Amino acid sequence: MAAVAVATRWWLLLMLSAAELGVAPAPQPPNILLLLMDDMGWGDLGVYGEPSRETPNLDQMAAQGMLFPNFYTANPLCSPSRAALLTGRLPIRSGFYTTNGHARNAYTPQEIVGGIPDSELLLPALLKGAGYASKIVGKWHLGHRPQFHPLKHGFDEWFGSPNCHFGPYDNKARPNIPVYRDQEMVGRFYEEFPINLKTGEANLTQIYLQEALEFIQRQQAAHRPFFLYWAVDATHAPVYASKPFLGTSQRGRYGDAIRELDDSVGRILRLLRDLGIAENTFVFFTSDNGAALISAPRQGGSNGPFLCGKQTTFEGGMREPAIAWWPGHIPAGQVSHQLGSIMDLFTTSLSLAGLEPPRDRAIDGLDLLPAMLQGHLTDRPIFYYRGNTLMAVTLGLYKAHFWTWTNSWEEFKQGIDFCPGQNVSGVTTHSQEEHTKLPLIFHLGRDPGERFPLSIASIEYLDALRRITPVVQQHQEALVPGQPQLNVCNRAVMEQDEPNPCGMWVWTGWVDGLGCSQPVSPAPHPPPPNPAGVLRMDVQPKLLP
Ligand SMILES: *[C@@H]1O[C@H](CO)[C@@H](O)[C@H](O)[C@H]1NC(C)=O
Ligand SMILES: *[C@@H]1O[C@H](CO)[C@@H](O)[C@H](O)[C@H]1NC(C)=O
Ligand SMILES: [Ca+2]
Repeated sequence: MAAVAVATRWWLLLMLSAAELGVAPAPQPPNILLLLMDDMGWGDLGVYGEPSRETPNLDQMAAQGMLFPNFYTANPLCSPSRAALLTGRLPIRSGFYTTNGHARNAYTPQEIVGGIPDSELLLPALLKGAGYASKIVGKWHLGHRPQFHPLKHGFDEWFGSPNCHFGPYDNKARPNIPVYRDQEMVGRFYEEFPINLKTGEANLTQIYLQEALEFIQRQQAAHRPFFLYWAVDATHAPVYASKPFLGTSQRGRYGDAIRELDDSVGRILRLLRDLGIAENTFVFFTSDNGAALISAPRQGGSNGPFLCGKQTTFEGGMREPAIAWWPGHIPAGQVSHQLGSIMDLFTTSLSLAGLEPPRDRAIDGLDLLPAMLQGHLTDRPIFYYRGNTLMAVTLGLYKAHFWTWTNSWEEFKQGIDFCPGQNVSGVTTHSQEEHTKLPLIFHLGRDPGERFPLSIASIEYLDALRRITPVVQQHQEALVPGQPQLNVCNRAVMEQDEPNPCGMWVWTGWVDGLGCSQPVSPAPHPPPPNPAGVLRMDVQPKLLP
């Protein structure tokens, strides 16, 4: 007893003198580290049952943290998913969609004219209000023209690229994708930053790792809270790994990429521990969309038991691996059955920083801290969009499809298959099938693979429909779609580092970007973001290889 009393008094004295002297440091909000993978699937981690068990660091992260098996992206494609993460809003609200064709996904290829609008409030800009220093490492994908760059939207630092590492193009008509440090272009993929398509060798993950480690060390030394968005892309085709990892996986080149990313995550978490800031750093690991089965098995991953993959609104396209880690706060070794969304990372990060989400706009993200810290579950819908079309919704364990579609017969016959080896009659359709009156409903608990629609004559179906209908009605009635940003492509905006040499655009036919169309005739430079839709053309674009 005496010892306790003495200790307490001593502690009190210490507190008092610190307060008197004014040296008690202001409590610093936790650092935030979002590890976003590219096209990594739900089934790619050992902790999710991947049989070759080649992700020891991520499995350990899960063992020390919390796994979210029911965690979703907001769109089955890179750009809209990333816009949703950083705005906390569905892409239909932020304008990260196209109206060029029903249910068409769109992203930001080199020739895209649009990007993230200035009216959107991005997470790093908001975190600045709580004193955070922020950095993005890796793929941005919210528009490549200078006004759309990360430093114009709240990030303090950037090392990475505005786009995918497609290529090599190596010609004047189509430049290789640039790599930036902050505002300055420092090279291009396949040139200063080589990717050997033959061997799969690239050092990019190592470079991205060093950027992360250096940033963390620098912020820790400056006692500044930091937000690091580590948006690496080694698992997006063309997949790559550095020499020490090449040929080490039982899963081929894709597995090599995973192993290097897993190793990098291990190194980042180890640094946090070594610096003594693990208990003051919230880390979340997830992916931007489901595994790209069109590239599997050599260049694509696994969506575990789920149907189809990237580009689709079946579970394989939308459900993501997700691990939260915050030692001393999030209890270790837990599984949360909260339905989570990539947009929750926005709201949760603000909550960690002691900030409120903006009140002047609809925010779709939920604060996950009650789920992580107290085990609370919140009932909430997950909406599945392709472009501006609401394809499906999940509420509790029931998922209702209002539209089913994989891709067109035309594309499918060319060998582009979003659901290889999976054909569920009437579900994985190649024509767009409308079910808005009587949705196809699946019980994701009994049938995670979406193979057995409930009988529309069953009481279970009617009960599920009765719960789902008002939620969808409310969502659609309140929805104010943003101005579509991804409608227009123009080759003149590919090269931002030099002035357009001739000031004219040359008609070059349809570009190989998904979702956007090219203007049919020269237009003033820069072209307007297609308010009247005059440049819009409902033609199926060619798919990327
Ligand atoms: C990766 O880095 C190593 C060591 O510096 C170098 O030998 C190799 O050529 C690099 N590979 C690529 C593809 O850049
Ligand atoms: C899937 O199966 C259905 C019914 O057996 C068949 O009509 C359809 O052509 C199949 N689709 C594909 C892509 O093979
Ligand atoms: Ca992606």
